[in-house]
Amino acid sequence: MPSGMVIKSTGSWYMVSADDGQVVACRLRGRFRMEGIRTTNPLAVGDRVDFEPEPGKDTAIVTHIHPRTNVIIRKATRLSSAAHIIAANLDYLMLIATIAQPRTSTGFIDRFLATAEAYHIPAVIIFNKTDLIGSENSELLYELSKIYDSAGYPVLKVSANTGANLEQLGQFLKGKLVLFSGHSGVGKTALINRLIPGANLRTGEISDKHQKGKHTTTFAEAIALPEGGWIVDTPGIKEFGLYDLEKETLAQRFPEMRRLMHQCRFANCTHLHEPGCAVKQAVEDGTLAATRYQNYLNMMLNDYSNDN
Ligand SMILES: Nc1nc2c(ncn2[C@@H]2O[C@H](COP(=O)(O)OP(=O)(O)O)[C@@H](O)[C@H]2O)c(=O)[nH]1
Ligand SMILES: [Mg+2]
Ligand SMILES: [Zn+2]
Repeated sequence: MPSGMVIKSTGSWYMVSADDGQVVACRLRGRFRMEGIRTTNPLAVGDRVDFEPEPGKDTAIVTHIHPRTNVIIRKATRLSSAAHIIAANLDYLMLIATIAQPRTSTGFIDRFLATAEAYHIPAVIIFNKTDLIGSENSELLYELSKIYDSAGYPVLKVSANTGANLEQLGQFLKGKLVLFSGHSGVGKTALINRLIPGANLRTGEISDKHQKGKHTTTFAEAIALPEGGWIVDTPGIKEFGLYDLEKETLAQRFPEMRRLMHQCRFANCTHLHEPGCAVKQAVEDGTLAATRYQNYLNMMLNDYSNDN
């Protein structure tokens, strides 16, 4: 039985990149029930499937969906409890960020990283547009790199314009399935075009903005890297949701806090106001980044939204 990976879904058809390299249009027969979550789509980009070619046609029927290692989801609609699966089986969630034009806030970065932790998917930060960084911003970039590196996240600094460090990024992506996320305008499309000659995606599109909150007719799509591996581009999906973030477990979504919290005096320490808090102590000592802790506080004390 041939198998492959779903690279795109368009309504009831799924484009599957077969292990022999061909792309086959597949359909589902009957009903498939996956896991416990109620979803609006049975199959998503990144799903591994077995399929059976239809006699006399160049299409095929999906016969088996392999168990997923992870999924990222968002609510299908504001009011519904059902989820829409954006992608499955990701090796990395990659945040494309910029120091200038526009500047990505640390609040946004930290929410993204916490969400990735909740999904149990390794996160990577890519600072793009390094060609625009002047002397005053280079210090900021250095500080941020240090903060996230010591929290345990790989940080890459690249420029889609000059090509700086794109080879390093290419090596990182080789053979992997990754999702590119980040604000509109940070250069996701420009990076994909540089990494995948021939992708020819249009940069500077504002379609993301128009799609905002519209829940959505655009689908995620995996684009093949020339040396193996896939980038999932998510046009029209502004950011994936914060579906899995709960305040009770939020501190665990900050790896450097997670490493310290067993030293807090109280086992149920929230790291907000308790005496003998190892997290607060580390902030005072300068061993835990103040911005990371401040963003934790903001997330604990405010109702966070996807916007920023
Ligand atoms: N100076 C500079 N501009 C860039 C770089 N990468 C992207 N841009 C520009 O930033 C704008 C937005 O890029 P785009 O790829 O459409 O961003 P997206 O919304 O994240 O897909 C475009 O005008 C790009 O030409 C970069 O590395 N340096
Ligand atoms: Mg784009
Ligand atoms: Zn504490």
